[in-house]
Amino acid sequence: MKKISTLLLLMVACLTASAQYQASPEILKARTEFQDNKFGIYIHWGLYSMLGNGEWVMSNRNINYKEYTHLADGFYPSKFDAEEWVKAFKAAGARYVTFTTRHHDGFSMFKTSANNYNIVDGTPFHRDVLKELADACQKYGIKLHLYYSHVDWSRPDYPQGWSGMGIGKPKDQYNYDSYLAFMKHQLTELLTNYGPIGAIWFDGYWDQKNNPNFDWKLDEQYSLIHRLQPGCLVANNHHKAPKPGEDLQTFEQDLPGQNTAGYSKGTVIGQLPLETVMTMNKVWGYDITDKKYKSSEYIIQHIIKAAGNNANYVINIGPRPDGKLPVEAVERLKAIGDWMGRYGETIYGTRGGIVRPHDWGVTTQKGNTLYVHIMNCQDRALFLPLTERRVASARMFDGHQKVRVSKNAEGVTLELPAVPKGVDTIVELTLK
Ligand code: FHN
Repeated sequence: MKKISTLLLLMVACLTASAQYQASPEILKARTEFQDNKFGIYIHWGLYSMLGNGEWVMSNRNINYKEYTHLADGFYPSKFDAEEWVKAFKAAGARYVTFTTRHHDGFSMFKTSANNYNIVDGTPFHRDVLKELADACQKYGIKLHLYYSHVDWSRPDYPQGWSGMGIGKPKDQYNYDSYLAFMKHQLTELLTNYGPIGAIWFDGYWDQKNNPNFDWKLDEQYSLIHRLQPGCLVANNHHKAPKPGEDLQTFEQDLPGQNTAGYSKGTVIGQLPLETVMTMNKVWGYDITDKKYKSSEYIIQHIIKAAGNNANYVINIGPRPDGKLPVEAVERLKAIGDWMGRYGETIYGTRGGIVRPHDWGVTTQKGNTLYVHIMNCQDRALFLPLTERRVASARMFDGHQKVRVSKNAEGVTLELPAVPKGVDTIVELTLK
């Protein structure tokens, strides 16, 4: 009985909270723009990059939390050039960049007055790399999204979660009110000092999984964001269905509906705009030995597959400690840019098409135009289970050669001029 009433109370609380969040007209507009943008770049860059062993090195190698802070004294990314980064992202066809302002190690990659453990006050570099990035993004018309970790391995007031267990941080000095005040102070700085921000992208909710009653007080954080910048979207990488106050649903290392990486087990796909974030090699932060880069073809096909699944696609880069993008990443950005330059029209501004994804590929749609993206087909004939709409005309996207279409009760068959080859063969259908 007690269990049932607790459950009822919880359900009422959830319903009240969701009923309370009414997305504003600015947010609705921003969600549409977000969906239209389709492709972004993720950046994981911080003190950890110096150790060349990924962004989890501090926790994975049980580096003492006080010892780790000395890395800051030697952090001098002499080759960092925000404009060079942003120009490379823009040329790749990316419409937004998500930057790690503070990862789990607790070091802020922006000027904060909350403590000295930041790139301006705590390193010999003294430059606010976030400000430089924000200015370059403004200049080249790229939206800036900000990653912000809920986990902090440097602060004793952050309540111990399952990560960072062996770093020597005291476990009895936690004080979530103090930590929350710190985060709100930083969020206010991020949303006040860096121009328009496309999204705040939280991460780390999962760290308190062994403490199911833990209250992150997300409402306070989300309402602060929406109050400071009414068009700023809220994302939270909690690997669960969206919670009230959130504006997009993000999936880690998988397309929505997949769970090959183990982060999306049982995750319900909600009604919000969707996003897939993926590493370009194995880990997010710079790893000097990680050469397992995905091919350009793989990345391009995932941009297409994500779009066909009605989602955005964000590919991550872990810049080197000197501030340069790894050469492998630059090569891939160029190849992606070549493809997006020719075929971006079939991706940007589209939504997942009326023909759902299949083994052969996906469809994207803009108004009455349905783009059929064929990535895996050994035949010249392709059947589409398309019954809701009639096909007025069909042609190859490349070269505009006409494609014959025959119809039966189950759908239509496209007769292609040749067996599809390469990364993607696109047929453009006009629907009636
Ligand atoms: O722990 C992080 C990880 O370092 C990285 O930031 C990714 C990005 O989605 N998120 C967390 C793991 O879920």
